[in-house]
Amino acid sequence: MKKYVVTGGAGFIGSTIVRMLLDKQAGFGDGSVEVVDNLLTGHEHNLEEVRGRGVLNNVTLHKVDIRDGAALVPLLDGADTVFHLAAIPSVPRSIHEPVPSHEVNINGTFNVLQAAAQGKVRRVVYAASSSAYGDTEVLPKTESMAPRPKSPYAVQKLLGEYYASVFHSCFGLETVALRFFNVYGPRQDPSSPYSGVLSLFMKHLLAHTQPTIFGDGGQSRDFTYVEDVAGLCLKASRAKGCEGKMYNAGNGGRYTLNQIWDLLQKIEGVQIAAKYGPPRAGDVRDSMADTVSAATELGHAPQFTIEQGLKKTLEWYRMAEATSGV
Ligand code: UD2
Repeated sequence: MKKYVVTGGAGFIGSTIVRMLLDKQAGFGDGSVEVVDNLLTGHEHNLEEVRGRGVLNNVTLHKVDIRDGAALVPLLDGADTVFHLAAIPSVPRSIHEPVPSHEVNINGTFNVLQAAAQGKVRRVVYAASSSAYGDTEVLPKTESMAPRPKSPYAVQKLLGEYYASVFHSCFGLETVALRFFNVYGPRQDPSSPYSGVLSLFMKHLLAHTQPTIFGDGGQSRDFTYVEDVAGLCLKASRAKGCEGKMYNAGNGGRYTLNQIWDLLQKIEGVQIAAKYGPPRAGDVRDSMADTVSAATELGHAPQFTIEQGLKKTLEWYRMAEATSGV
């Protein structure tokens, strides 16, 4: 039986990957899934749905911090694929708390790659970040553009890509880095000021309270639905010819924050004016992925329009609020 490891598997993206790995219809369901998560930003309840499907025996949660390299070694040993999503996300958090952010995102990533190489793992799929591009002169952002990180978080995620590539060229470990573009969807935790903007927008929309938009709201993002990104991670775990490379994991569109807040109000049939605050340090102005390489080399084919993704996400928050007060 194959072994799959998902670091950060109790997070909202990681837990979506876990579910897909158990899905025979998705061409998986052929192995055990080891989740490595310290539950700093992830939650055990994100794995509840997996348990509900009666496949509990195939999923094990290991409460391990990726800063603990020695603990990773037996967990990753002999795995078919390691999906490495564990990280301390957030641009502003990396500015306010640079030390833990550095230690987890850089040292922790090194530990994962090291343990994977040592344990003869077949492939590591690494969650990189679109923040590595910084402010580019043209859109969409293509993989060949020179990186221009603007924040510690962006530097850390970029360094992880470099390490992944070098572990391939120097140690023969198959690695694929995917630059995630503002992923959103069910189970994204809205409880922290560092939470992703769409989870915060959803929370305010349902509570009928005003969200705060940092800056003029004209900044744009390529918001990508979580299932599309998770699906691409699975494709990247099996594609040929992508070893040691980096790909954009985006949707190929972009919306400003003002447009998204307008759209959400329309979907919900309410009118709530946003508050505006000062722009955030390290913030990128515009973001949009060129998806050609991911489509041609990995088979990336996003299924969800922004309207579909927002509606599904909103319904999930409504249901979660009704059942557990998320
Ligand atoms: C960056 C990366 C993203 C991912 C993420 C992980 C870019 C373009 N994207 O996302 O790919 O790696 O980091 O954390 O670098 N905002 C508000 N009000 C709020 C919260 C946020 O206006 O209450 C703004 C924020 O200033 C930014 C936008 O919303 O302009 C998106 O912020 P975010 O924290 O959701 O994600 P971002 O773009 O930093």
